Amino acid sequence: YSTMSANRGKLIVFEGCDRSGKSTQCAKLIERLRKEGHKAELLKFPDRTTSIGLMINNYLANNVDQRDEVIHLLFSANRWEGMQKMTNLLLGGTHLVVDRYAYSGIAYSAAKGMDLQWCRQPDIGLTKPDKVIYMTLNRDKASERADFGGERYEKKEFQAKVEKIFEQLQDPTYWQVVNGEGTIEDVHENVFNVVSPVVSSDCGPLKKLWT
Ligand code: NYM
Ligand code: MG
Repeated sequence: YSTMSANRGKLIVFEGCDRSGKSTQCAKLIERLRKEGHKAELLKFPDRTTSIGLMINNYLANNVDQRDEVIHLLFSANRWEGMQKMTNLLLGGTHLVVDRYAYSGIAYSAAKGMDLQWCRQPDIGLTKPDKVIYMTLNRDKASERADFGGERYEKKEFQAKVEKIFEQLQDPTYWQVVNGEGTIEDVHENVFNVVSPVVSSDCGPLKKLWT
């Protein structure tokens, strides 16, 4: 088991408010890791391709309503249904770059006024990231970016609440804040400087969230 974990892939998660540049930076990072000879895969939550993901998509598109508890649990279930694939890839030596994870689950639900500890429960036991890149961007700039406002939650006042919860969730032992302002290339260099030592170090066996 120890030899397996020594060569395992690393779990790198990007978090942040809507339009903070996560998806762009995830794509740049994947490209860079592959260029440097690593096996790397991009994953995204919510994964809208599953049947649970389709329910989430309909909720985000305002086609349907759900009780806050229900949509919260669907977002979590959508992560759990991806866990076997993620574990297999990591243990097979593939690095995973993940666009949003359990922290978004908590931040967006708690921003509605739901109890934070309640929100944390369903994600207990998910694989713990080796590094969380928390991308920040001035809210005025974020809301000016293309497509902002198209989905549920994409309101400036709501994003401010989400940001507050993300700040509470930050854990300096494995989180790194990256400022999303600047050119895509400049931000990418900052991201890569954080990720590079993580992919080349032995992070030990996979750990579980919040245990
Ligand atoms: N979101 C995302 C949640 O509310 N809970 C979650 O668990 C996750 C993973 O979905 N506004 C919200 C945040 C976004 C929205 O994500 C869709 P994206 O990355 O914009 O496709
Ligand atoms: Mg979005």
